[in-house]
Amino acid sequence: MTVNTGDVSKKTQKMSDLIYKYMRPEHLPHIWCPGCGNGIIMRDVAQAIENLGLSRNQTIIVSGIGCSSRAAGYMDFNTIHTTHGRALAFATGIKLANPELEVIVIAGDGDLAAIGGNHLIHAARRNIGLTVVCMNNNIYGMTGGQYSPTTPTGEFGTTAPYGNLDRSFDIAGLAYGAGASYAARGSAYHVQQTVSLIQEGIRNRGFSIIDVASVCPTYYGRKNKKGSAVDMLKWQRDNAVTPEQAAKMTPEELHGKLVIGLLHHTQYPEFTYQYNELIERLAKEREDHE
Ligand SMILES: Cc1ncc(C[n+]2csc(CCOP(=O)(O)OP(=O)(O)O)c2C)c(N)n1
Ligand code: SF4
Repeated sequence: MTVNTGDVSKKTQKMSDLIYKYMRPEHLPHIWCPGCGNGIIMRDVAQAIENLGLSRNQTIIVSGIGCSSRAAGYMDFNTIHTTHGRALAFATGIKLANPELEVIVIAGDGDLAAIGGNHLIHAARRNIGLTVVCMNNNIYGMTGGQYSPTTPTGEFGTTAPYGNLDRSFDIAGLAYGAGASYAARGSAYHVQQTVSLIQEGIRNRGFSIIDVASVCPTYYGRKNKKGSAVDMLKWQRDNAVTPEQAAKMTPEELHGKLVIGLLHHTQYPEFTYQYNELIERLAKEREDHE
């Protein structure tokens, strides 16, 4: 890997600092296509960790299988690259055994909301202290462009050659409805905002979901004539609305818009805390009984 450490702007220098500090150079170059949004979002996660001053030993990155899930291989933390759809099951076990760890799950929309959908709603329902960053590219990237639970109705995929009939999931809304205490949406274009949304998600003590609109020019973009990766990023820039703006819009006006920002934040008891309290209570009851 070559990183320009010479005459570079402060911003680029900062990025190279992040690469040296948080990436595994021996696993680079990455496999992502030119223009893929996943690299930007992986960097956002690293920046959020840097801003919070988390130690690498205290942070664990968990992923399933998919283009997005490759991030766990590139990031130099305690990492586990698990099976498709099961990242949250592994992450739940890790968090229960080690509640002091910051457990961050990186997942694709298929991984998280199709095969892993049941794990998503139950992890959210427990409000277990995990932070989930969904690299949401509206399609199955790794396996060749099959439609996913977030492919918009009427759009195309390898398995929807005449247009997808299903309505798409709002992943952040789904997790919040199931019981998550923090739900936000960012985009590959809106870097600084997405970094701070991820940061706040990590700081939240319960289950946090940050649904980040990614860019897959290779499959979603090509099959839906969205133009180049730059065109897709510009679409995010030009169609983003805040939750406050969205609240004043009709469903017709909202159609095709990207609502980004903090969507919900509520305080509920966190699962591992409650679980440990239960263990302590039972131990005390046993002691009193003996
Ligand atoms: C149990 C199982 N079923 C199916 C697959 C094949 N598979 C690998 S990745 C993937 C979907 C990838 O889409 P997504 O999760 O949205 O991630 P992306 O590649 O778009 O980042 C599928 C179906 C698998 N690896 N394991
Ligand atoms: S197929 Fe799509 S999601 Fe996968 S690396 Fe290429 S651009 Fe990214």
